[in-house]
Amino acid sequence: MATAALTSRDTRIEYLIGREQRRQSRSLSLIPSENHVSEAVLRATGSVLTNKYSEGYPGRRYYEGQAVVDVIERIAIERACDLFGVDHANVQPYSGSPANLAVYLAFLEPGDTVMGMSLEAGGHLTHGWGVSATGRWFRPVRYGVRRDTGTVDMDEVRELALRERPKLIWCGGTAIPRMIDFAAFAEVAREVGALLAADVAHIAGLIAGGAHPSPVGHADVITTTTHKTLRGPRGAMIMCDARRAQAIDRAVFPGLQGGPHDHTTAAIAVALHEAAQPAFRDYAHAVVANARVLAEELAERGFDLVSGGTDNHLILIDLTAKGVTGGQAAEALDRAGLTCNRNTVPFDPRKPLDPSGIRLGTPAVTTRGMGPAEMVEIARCVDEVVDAARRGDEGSIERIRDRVSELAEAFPVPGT
Ligand code: DSN
Repeated sequence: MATAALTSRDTRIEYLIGREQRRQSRSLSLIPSENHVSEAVLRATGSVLTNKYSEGYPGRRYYEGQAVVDVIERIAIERACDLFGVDHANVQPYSGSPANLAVYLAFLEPGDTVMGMSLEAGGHLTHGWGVSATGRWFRPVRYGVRRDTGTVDMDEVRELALRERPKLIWCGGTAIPRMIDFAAFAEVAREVGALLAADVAHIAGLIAGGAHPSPVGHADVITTTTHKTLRGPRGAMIMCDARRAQAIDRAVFPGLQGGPHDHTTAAIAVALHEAAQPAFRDYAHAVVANARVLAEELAERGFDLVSGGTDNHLILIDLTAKGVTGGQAAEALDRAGLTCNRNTVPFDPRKPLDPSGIRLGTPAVTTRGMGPAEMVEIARCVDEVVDAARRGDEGSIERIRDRVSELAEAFPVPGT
């Protein structure tokens, strides 16, 4: 019905949504931060809740008509607390960056020192990178990874923290293929009297499904988006213990945001319910198992994987030895229906718009039901496309596109 109404009012946008739906169905998303939500999450996201204003929190709103919205937000909070085992969850942040900004607003003053992983090593813009407000309004210091292992060196993290005395330390990021040692970060934070914030946006679904250790009990604050491995709508949450709940809530509203997106809150509640089911545990473990197979197959084909492999859903590849740039490879892979993103690699001599690497991930293809056999075929296709890109062989890329479409259409996207 919603589609029919849209068709009668705006055929252009209806056509474009249909086109995007076909693009998603006929290609494979290997972008590690993307996923395919369930029909239930889609339905909540596209519901009449988008019409409502609800500034404030359940029971303390500045607008009337909250009988339903209050219940929905309370359910979302309760489900987040149960799933992750935390005292408090704020489910209102519009997305990951605003969630992280709220942590600064809650606990720091402008000019305070913040320590995070550098962007080119796998961190996030909001962990103090220079072009972000967080790098301009605070004093950032950065840790990276070791050149020889491609992994974080906790001795280096400790030395930097002791020297720079940050008030806030971030762990987590956007291109980290290995497990995060939350306990080790907590020890460093305690030693220097810093607050530890874990940004688990990429791995929240793996944590929920028991496929990655949890930061709960180690980090003082946990931020996450809800649309990556957690497989919910585009949104975010901040979790903490009872002592920090008020500071976080005040930072989100009225500190940074106005009215929450109630349709998103409802869809987050749905996604959290789904993530609490036994099938989601299987999903989370399958994401990791698939990533491992994909990584092994790529390594066998001579791809240089940062850190040598993966422990989670994500693979970071340095393409220097393959004779193509990240931009060339990502564009060729997209033409073949394998959507990924160009990515810097640690110590990258190239610029972010055409870096040395690409980033691959298995959350979306695993949601479509793919397993190890499909990962082998994907690795084969990636290898052939990268080789064809190096040779400038568009004909081969087109032929691989047909194989990818056939594979993709055998594993439908939920809700299509
Ligand atoms: N865009 C996110 C990602 O792809 O990891 C980071 O903000």
